[in-house]
Amino acid sequence: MFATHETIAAIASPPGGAIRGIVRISGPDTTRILQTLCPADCCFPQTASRIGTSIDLGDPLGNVDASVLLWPNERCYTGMPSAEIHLPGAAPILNAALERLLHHGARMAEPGEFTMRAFLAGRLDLTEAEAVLGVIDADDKRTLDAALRQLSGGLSGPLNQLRTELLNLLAHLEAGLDFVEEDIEFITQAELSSNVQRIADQIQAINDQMTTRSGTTGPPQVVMRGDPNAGKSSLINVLGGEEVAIVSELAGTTRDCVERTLDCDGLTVRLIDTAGIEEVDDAINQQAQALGDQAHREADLLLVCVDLTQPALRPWQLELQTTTTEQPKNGQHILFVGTKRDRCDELPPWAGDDWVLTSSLTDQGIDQLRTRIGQQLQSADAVESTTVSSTAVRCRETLTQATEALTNALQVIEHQLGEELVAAELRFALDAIGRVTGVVYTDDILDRIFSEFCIGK
Ligand SMILES: Nc1nc2c(ncn2[C@@H]2O[C@H](COP(=O)(O)OP(=O)(O)OP(=O)(O)O)[C@@H](O)[C@H]2O)c(=O)[nH]1
Ligand SMILES: [Mg+2]
Repeated sequence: MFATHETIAAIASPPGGAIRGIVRISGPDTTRILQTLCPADCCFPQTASRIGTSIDLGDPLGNVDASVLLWPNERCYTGMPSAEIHLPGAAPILNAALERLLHHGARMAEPGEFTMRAFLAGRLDLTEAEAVLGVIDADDKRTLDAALRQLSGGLSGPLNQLRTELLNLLAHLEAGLDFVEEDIEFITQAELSSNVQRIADQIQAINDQMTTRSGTTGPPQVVMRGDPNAGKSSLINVLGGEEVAIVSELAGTTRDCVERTLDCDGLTVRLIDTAGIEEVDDAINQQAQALGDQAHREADLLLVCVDLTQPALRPWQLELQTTTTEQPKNGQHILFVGTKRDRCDELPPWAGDDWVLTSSLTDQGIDQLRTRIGQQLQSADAVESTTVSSTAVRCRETLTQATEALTNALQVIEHQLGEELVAAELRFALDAIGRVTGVVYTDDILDRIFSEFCIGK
């Protein structure tokens, strides 16, 4: 995969019969291999050009008209000679063209290998390479916007800036270490700690922004939790306007997670109904509890469903109620939903002002619930959409390490434990930031990132 002296080729257009298709080739032998497919009098200029020609696809297809975009030198995306052969989009034609390229010396490209070559040639950094994948995979406008922002340096710009500032600080520190005998101070302790603190804060802010919905893709998950018989299944049915879950007066009706997609003020969510939370001792019900717990952990928004006629809140509900704030914990939002409003004349004292009060019987509060779900997740989305989710998953840990190293550096400064130690922590932070953008990388990191791509990209 890292052998850039080889010439690679692949079909670059998506499968499935478009009018035009593209076969891509890149590597030192690009021009020579193309020449073997084109008529002898076809001229290949020394600068980037579009060539109208025909390509010999062998038996039984013969010569087919093609338009070749040629970058004959390294001034190209992959940093080496490359070409795109634009042909009629029929699969047999594209396959035959690829076969001819392979026959004349190219090798089949690995997934993401063209983009990886662009990275190795310094055309893209790692966050931008991941953004390319984000653009390809985007399934709605929100994720496309995030990917495009990241592709134009939205993440690497600020990180590179912080890296430069850290490098400057380190240079001052190291200069001071060289002149320690002469007692020359290149940067005061106060300047050093205020700068380190500022950089640590900024990295933390970038990391906070990247905190995504547990790295999942697809619509946000809204998970209903509550006691048996709280009215969860009734709610999923009225919210979706369709009977998807069994409702009965027997506690413990729902065992499997039942889900449906729901439009909440323009935002598509996956609404998931779970088994009521209770102590159980038989295997099937234990499985039901485990499924519910798993959905609970993976939820972007928890709907805590509480029967308004019950005497008091359960301990777990009380605990969640005290932790409910505008800022989601671990990216998970919580919304309390009072159920069976039609059955209680007076609201219980433990129902909070911010609860949504509903009745599945009279439809009271159902529209409001849909709106509140949308609102809570829209604010979460605004944060998430600043980064491609695969980048966030890869980088969160690394940026946390950078912040920790800077926090250590601050303590070392405060306790005057020596500038060598401060320098070591700064170097560690620099290395971590470098791994995010790809200034520092390992084959393993590259393998993991680029294997997510499809062949031809
Ligand atoms: N009056 C009234 N009854 C309701 C309402 N919601 C649910 N019920 C009744 O409460 C009982 C339990 O409803 P379910 O929706 O099955 O409750 P659940 O939370 O899914 O229960 P489990 O699946 O057992 O955990 C049923 O008899 C429902 O008809 C409501 O808003 N008003
Ligand atoms: Mg149920």
